[in-house]
Amino acid sequence: MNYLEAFGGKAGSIATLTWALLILSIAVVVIITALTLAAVLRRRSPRRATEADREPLAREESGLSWITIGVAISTVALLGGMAWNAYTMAAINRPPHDPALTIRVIGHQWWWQFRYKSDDPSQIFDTANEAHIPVGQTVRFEVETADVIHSFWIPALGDKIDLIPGQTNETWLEAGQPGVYRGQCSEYCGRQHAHMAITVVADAPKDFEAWRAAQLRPAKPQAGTLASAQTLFVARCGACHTVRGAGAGGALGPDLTHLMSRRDIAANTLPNTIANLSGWIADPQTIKPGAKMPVLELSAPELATIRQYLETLE
Ligand code: HEC
Ligand SMILES: [Cu+2]
Repeated sequence: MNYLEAFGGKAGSIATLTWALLILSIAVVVIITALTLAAVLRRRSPRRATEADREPLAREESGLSWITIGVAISTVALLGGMAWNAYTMAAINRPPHDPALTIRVIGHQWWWQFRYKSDDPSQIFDTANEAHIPVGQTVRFEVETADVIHSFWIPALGDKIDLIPGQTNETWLEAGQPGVYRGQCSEYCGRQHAHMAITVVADAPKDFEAWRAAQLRPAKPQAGTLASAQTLFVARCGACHTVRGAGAGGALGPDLTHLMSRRDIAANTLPNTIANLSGWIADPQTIKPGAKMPVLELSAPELATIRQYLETLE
């Protein structure tokens, strides 16, 4: 998550400004330190002190004191920085193209819900913590929170936007090249704030369409032992998790319909491996203390059965 590197037009203008202000600030510190040191060293030598004392008088007579020069340089630097800042903010306020896609982002303690919007209800679906977007296209994000204030930030793609209770904020992003971009909740939101990361995967438009078509599909129908595993899942987990097509419609936790298509679990706390999934289901509280998923006290066979069922959610 390097905020000094940009992979999209919007992030590009922000990164240029960030670099300029960073270099300016470092220059200010270096110059002030050098001048202070020079002044201190000059005062130390008694012979030089008398010359130094006379000098300001001479300057004042000529009408231009070092104070005036210093104030002038600072004013130019500060006003220049402010103007550039205002210019960048205005430039990134509106996207260059009409958005191809709108994603509603809902922040939860401590995970992200992404709802892909559409005018056609059959094209709407939910996923969690990992959002895919098409490369080179403008994506609109409508952000809101289910609980406290969070902040959505993918540094390589754009600016930060706060999730404020009772309000919907908007921003847009564009990825210039395919890749996996990491983001982070950037407003302290409680105990697991640090484990509230975001993955944005920028796909070539064709790959994005394939991903979207796969996400739209409901979970596969299960037969035999897996049918009873699904029944167990719905009974033990369905109050909080949705699996479309399986009769589980809970909304307190992430949609698990295509769980196995995601890289990580628990807002990128752990890679999505079978071992980590088993560990999470057995004891989410050791992995992410305070998370809103309780320890469910499953027996070993129940745990194995449910894990087997989760593996089918591709
Ligand atoms: C009381 C509600 C609740 C119940 C019951 C519950 N969960 Fe969860 N689950 C959550 C919440 C909330 C999260 C998000 C935790 C976080 O990342 O902070 C979660 C996260 C998960 C994740 C990680 C998903 C991801 O994409 O990050 C998996 C997998 C999961 N739960 C499986 C299960 C299974 C299997 C059961 C049943 C044995 C279950 N859960 C029961 C609330 C619940
Ligand atoms: Cu947060």
